[in-house]
Amino acid sequence: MKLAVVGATGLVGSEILEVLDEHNFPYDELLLVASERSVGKQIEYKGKKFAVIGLADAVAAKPEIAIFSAGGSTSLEWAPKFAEAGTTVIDNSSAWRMDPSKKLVVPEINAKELTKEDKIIANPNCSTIQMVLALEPLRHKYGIKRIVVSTYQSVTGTGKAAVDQMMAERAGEANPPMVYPHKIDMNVLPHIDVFQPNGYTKEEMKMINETKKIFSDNTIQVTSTTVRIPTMGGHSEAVNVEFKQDFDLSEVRSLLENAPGIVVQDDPTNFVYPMPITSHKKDEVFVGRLRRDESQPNTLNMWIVADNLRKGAATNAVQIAEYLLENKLV
Ligand code: A2P
Ligand code: 11C
Repeated sequence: MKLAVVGATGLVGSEILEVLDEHNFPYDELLLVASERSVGKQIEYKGKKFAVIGLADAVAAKPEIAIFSAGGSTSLEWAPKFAEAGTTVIDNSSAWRMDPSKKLVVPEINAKELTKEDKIIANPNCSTIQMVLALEPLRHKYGIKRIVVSTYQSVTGTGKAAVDQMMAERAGEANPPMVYPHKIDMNVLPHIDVFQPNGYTKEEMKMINETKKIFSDNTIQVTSTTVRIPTMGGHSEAVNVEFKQDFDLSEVRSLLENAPGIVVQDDPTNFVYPMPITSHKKDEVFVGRLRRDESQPNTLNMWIVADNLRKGAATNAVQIAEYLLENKLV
């Protein structure tokens, strides 16, 4: 079993390597792939030195699985070449997510739809993954009518360069490298990804469209405001969800407590609730502040936090790869 990690030098790429190690992922050979700028560079991993290779060499090596996290344009160009060579690509970018011929997978929700024929599998956007995972057990029980979500997203979602901007500002450097159009430290930007003609950002539209696709339900109404905050540990989300049926709050809690991949942290009197600082480097999605919306029937307020580089990206992708192996789909 040969595994390639494409974008191995990036933030998500290095998180993928950590998760593979923690999960004892069973590969025989590991290929670390990045841009031509990094070819030949040595990466030390699990006590061994790996030389970074380029995409053409990686395709020629015909790995069984390639986990991509190298941006949309790299995926658009290279994922089909890997697929052609027989590799199953798990792609972290937005390139293939809304392609009707590609599956958009959160393993706990819809991995069972995967077959051997799926050669390019899309990993959803980080802010979508943590929200749909937390909503899934409740959707099954009560049905979802409408979701209103506001996010508080980590700078790690933008990549290394954004972390550098925040840290340079924090260190008081005279000319920090600007990735965002404004300062990010000591600030909040109601702006993630590019603005669309309808006034929403691309991140907001991803949350709306990807949620419907993952739940295979175009009738669910979703509206979203996505916001960048100067934190690093993970993304937080305030979610207001209107169900089709009424719910019992203690039953909501127990459905969440018994769902795979979810940890309930909800003891406000003792100041226990999910936070990015406590979610950092964890694979799970944390849920708290569970309370009834008293302004309208059948509606719940919840607070959802996860490490966006983990379940929002690396962990979800590695879990898809694990599912493929366990079910002999590669
Ligand atoms: P490189 O380090 O060689 O630029 P991040 O989102 O943290 O900035 O990481 C992006 C990742 O995607 C890096 O590993 C980067 O490699 C990789 N990457 C970017 N552009 C390409 C490309 N054209 N071909 C292959 N890998 C790329
Ligand atoms: C962010 N959600 O936090 C973005 C990063 O479509 O995979 C991931 C972008 C994507 O900025």
